[in-house]
Amino acid sequence: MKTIAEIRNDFPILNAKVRGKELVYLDNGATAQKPAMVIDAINTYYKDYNSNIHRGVHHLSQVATTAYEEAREKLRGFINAPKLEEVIFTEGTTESINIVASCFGRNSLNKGDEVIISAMEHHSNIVPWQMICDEREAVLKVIPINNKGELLMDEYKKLLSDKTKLVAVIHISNTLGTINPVKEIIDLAHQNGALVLLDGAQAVPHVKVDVQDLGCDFYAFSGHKMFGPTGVGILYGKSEYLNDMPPYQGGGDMIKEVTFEKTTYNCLPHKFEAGTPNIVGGIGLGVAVDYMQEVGVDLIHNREEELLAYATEKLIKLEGVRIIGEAEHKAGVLSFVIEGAHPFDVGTLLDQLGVAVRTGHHCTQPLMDIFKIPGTIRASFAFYNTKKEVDKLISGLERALSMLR
Ligand code: C6P
Repeated sequence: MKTIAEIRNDFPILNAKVRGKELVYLDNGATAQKPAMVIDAINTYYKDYNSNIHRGVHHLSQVATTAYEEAREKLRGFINAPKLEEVIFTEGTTESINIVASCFGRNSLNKGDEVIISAMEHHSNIVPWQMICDEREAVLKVIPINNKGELLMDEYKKLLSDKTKLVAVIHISNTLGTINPVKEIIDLAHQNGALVLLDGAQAVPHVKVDVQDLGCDFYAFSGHKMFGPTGVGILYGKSEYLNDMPPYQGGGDMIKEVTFEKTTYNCLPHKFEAGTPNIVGGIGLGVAVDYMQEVGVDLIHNREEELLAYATEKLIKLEGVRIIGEAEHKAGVLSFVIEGAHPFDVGTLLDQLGVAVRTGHHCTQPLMDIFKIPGTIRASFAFYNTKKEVDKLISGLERALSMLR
């Protein structure tokens, strides 16, 4: 098992100084830092075997193709997808969800059909559904939440009917930290004949995700939040549904045969991977999976739980603090507001001390409306953070408040 010192050593940026202060990086929900292994793999690709994939007979192209397809296999194993063809490389969670909304929607949503999302969704799991429901004259329904930030499961049960075609919910909330009861959500949806998409952007970096155990039909996540490169992510989908869906984009690699009269499409996963993909991103993401497995997902989860408990205990002692998101099952996200201090001002003052947090609506504006707040201050933890860093956050908040009040 790696020690915390060894783990921190793996991430070159954690030694950086910001505004002359040691960096305290608590914005892992927005994007996580990258271990040297991933950075080196990116460098090696460009230095030693940069080439296009699935196209060339020449050596470099074959090396790059093998590396890219090996990365796909690593991701398959990581989420325990039954088949390699069910693991589609995308630009990230946003594109993964848009593929399902657009392709499943065009094929399977008709006038009066219903799609269910929840009140705590990220904009990327709201807007694509609004767009496709508008186009197909389908209806979007929303599962409400309680004031702790937990889904009201009885209300969810009431929303389900034979009109429900798909349920799209966030696995772990980026704003509240709530870990949703996704297995129950999936079982109930399936009993009603509806499919389920999970937005796993904040889950895959922090908890063990096994798509077969969950039983979901689609699962979307981003590479950059799980210590991999930006601009790459995954859509997992059951092949029976992906095969039925039309392609998302037309272009190279997604075709079997093209004439001016007619085009036939490539098999999975290539049908959904038009054009030259983010080759180095895919390879880097495979190495990020290697790294997470080397550290151990259980260790990652346990460390983050410990940090969350420690930070919560310290934070609630500050006068005028209100935590937004107090679910019983929570991941390492701590969102809060402070009486008499605008989140933006607090974030700016923390930055002067080298402490990086996110402030604002976190791409969950409807959720902010429910809590009747303009935004929150959000500290989101990764397993490389320490209690000492939490202490710096708290003392930074104390200093900020003494200036703002
Ligand atoms: N949340 C945050 O600071 P992309 O941008 O496609 O990699 O991920 C979008 C996305 C989708 N779902 C959830 C639950 C997310 O948290 C995010 C990204 C970042 O919370 C940036 S807004």
